[in-house]
Amino acid sequence: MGYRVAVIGATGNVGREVLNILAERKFPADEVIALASSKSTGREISYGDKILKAKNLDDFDFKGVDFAIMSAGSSVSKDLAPRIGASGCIVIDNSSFWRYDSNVPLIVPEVNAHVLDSWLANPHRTNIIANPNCSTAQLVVALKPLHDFAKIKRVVVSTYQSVSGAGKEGIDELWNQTKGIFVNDSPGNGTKFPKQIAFNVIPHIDVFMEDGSTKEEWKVMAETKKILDPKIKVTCTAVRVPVFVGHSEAVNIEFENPISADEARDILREADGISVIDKREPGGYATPVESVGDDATYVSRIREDSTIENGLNIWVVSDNLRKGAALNTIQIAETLIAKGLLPRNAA
Ligand code: 11C
Repeated sequence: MGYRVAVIGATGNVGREVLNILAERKFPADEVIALASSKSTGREISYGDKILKAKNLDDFDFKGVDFAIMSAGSSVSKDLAPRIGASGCIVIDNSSFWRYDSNVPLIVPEVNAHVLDSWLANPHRTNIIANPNCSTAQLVVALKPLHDFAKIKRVVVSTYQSVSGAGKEGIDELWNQTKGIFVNDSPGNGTKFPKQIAFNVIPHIDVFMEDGSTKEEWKVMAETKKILDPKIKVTCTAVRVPVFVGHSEAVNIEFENPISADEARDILREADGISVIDKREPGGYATPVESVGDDATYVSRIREDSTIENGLNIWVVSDNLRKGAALNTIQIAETLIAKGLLPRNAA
């Protein structure tokens, strides 16, 4: 007897990727239901070699559904996740709404799957699990094995984030501006990004906070602490770059204990979810283009930082729609199954 899985926001970039990955990984589902807003009801979406028709989320009854994978934005998650959770269905939510709630686990399975043991054992759980921001997910996957070895004190991260992080509108804006410059010598008007994104970079993602940082930068800090270790100091500069898919990060790490670049490379080579590409020669490193469609978090340019005691620099690249979003949600469901969660209809 398999699981019943509802994919909420199934017609969006992340929802489609969720359906692709469920099929690709042969997730043990008896039924996969695509759900969308009334505006997108009836639209066809692929799930492996099948075509699903999006059903209306407003009318859907979650009775008997095991997992609801939600990628429909914070306002939908705020209202709907508690209701779906109360029906007994486990909600794995991609929005930022529940991430910082102390009753909601924020999970990257390679890093903190153990948190789910006590969560599963808690009869009063809300049934909501949060998925982190894409730039946090790939960062913590790379940091975890290094933290286990030499204890991280401080992390300075600069991100180079692709436009797909801003959804389909972000992709369209980069495409239209690039075409506009070639065809008409003008990027035209953009609405998604605050400045021209084609042939440019923008040091601003999400809203500004009171201290001058942006919400994206705050998320990387707050989520890394919640997932990995609250004692680690994190500072971030988040930058949008004219890349369609794949986020990159230049990461400077200060450790309590010594760790050499060779040790770090060996540790990362053995770590879950990581692929090390680190030849010190032209092209001997990962770039976002190669990460597209891959599950791995790539780590490259591993080197010692001689300006501090026990310092390393690394370059981290991953497909933001996969590890940063869709893949991680499915890995959370797979982790729950591996920990013994049975289908509701198995009882
Ligand atoms: C971006 N990281 O690239 C953002 C998108 O909190 O899940 C993901 C926002 C989030 O724009």
